[in-house]
Amino acid sequence: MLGSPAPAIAAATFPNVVVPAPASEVATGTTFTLASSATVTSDDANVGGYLAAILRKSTGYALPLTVGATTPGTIALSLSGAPSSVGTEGYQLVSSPTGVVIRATQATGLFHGVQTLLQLMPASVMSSAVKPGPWTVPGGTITDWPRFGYRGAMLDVARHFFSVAQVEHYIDEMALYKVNYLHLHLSDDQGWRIVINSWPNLATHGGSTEVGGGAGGYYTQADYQAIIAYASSRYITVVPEIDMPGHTNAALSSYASLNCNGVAPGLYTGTDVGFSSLCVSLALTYTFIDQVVGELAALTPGPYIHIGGDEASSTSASDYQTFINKVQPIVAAHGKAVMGWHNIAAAPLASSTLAQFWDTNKSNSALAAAAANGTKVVMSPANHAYLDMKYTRKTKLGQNWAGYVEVNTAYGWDPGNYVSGVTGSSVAGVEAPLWTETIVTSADIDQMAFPRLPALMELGWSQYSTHNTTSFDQRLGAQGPRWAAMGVNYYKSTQITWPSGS
Ligand code: TNX
Repeated sequence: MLGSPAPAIAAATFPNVVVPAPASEVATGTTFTLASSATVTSDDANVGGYLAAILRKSTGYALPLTVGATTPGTIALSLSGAPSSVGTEGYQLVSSPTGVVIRATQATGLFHGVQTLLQLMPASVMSSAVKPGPWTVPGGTITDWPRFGYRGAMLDVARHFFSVAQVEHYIDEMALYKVNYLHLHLSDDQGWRIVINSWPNLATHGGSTEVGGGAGGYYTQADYQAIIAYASSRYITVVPEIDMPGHTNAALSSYASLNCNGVAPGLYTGTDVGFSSLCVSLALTYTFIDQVVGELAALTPGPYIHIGGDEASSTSASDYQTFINKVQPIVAAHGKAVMGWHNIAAAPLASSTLAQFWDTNKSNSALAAAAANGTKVVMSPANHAYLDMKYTRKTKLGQNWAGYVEVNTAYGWDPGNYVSGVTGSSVAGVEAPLWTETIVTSADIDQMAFPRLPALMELGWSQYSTHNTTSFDQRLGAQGPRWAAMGVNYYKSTQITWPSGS
């Protein structure tokens, strides 16, 4: 009819539920419903098996999996046909009334696409018991890739020891939010947590206690390899840390010969920092480091060995520089790149060295100079990214030396534009460290990591153009029923409106 306006057609939108926010979403308004007769095909056995196992548990459907099939199943994971924009870690997910296709260039991209698919399905899909459907997926196309290549979570297994099963449980949780590095803080004043065959007392003596005086523990080399293999099945690379020259009381207590005065200190189960130092002038110190790093490097497929370097307050500034200068080539000789807390920028850094910023102060001239010289930096500012900070004055677990970190504080900063002089391409990504002075159980880990870890991984994965607190808070709320279905002991921040079932 001439003169009358065309009827408004509401543009279809995807439900606002995916964390981290995808780069691009185009909704069609259709719905796919998984039927009991559905099939799964995958070009990668591991990702196909992962998805089918989760879906079978909650749907109760048979969901036969075929690997390398030529005819796509109802859900098809394909390593061909992805647009080049998705790169190595991204994916494209197309949901139509007849099925879902995820395309990627590598298995890691398929895995990330699977996480998105699961988040588009009802929360009860994450249950380990059979639940009623319908098992729906909204229709449309999501094309997605990460902003940063380093999206890490750190677990301090030194202050309190966590078993292989506990670490694997946390790996499963972090994988849901597209984490791709697990940094294991394997040694500190209170404990040494991995067997080094050439220095056996490190584990047997240095690993025999923890904060508070409990029994501690350590990983055998086979345990450590099991963690690496498990992480790898979730496309997560392990970065082992041996903290030095400070944070070394457990090692110094295990071998008198490592001490400048030849006297081994007792084991330490308190929470002070900054009182221990390897003996920088001793030749044996570097033999020790060479052998420890050598064994660790041989066990570690990932590119980095983290040498700590933080809070070396009992090491003089000149000794500290000497030390970092001597240790970088030792790590390189074992075929690995150095990662270290940003304090290592006090010494000249090798071009492959990755610095990890943890301060609460946004200006750091040594780090800015290193960045100008090519050093890449992982961002973990303690007042935004430390999962061991209390949420509020009233929450129980954690510390508050860097302040209180509520959900919107964890989310409210831009890692690519945070430390002056360390921006843009100098930023390798984001890491969420969880120090465990006050953290004892897996339920404690859950309480501190959720919901802040997903907030930080959204900063690591999502394009900054998607940054929007209102949208984020809504999407984060949508995770609540999922965590409830999984039994995750998350913190119910009052900043978030948690939907029913949370
Ligand atoms: C500082 S941050 C530390 C750790 C503590 C943590 C507690 C950093 C690199 N070192 O030794 O566990 O604070 O929040």
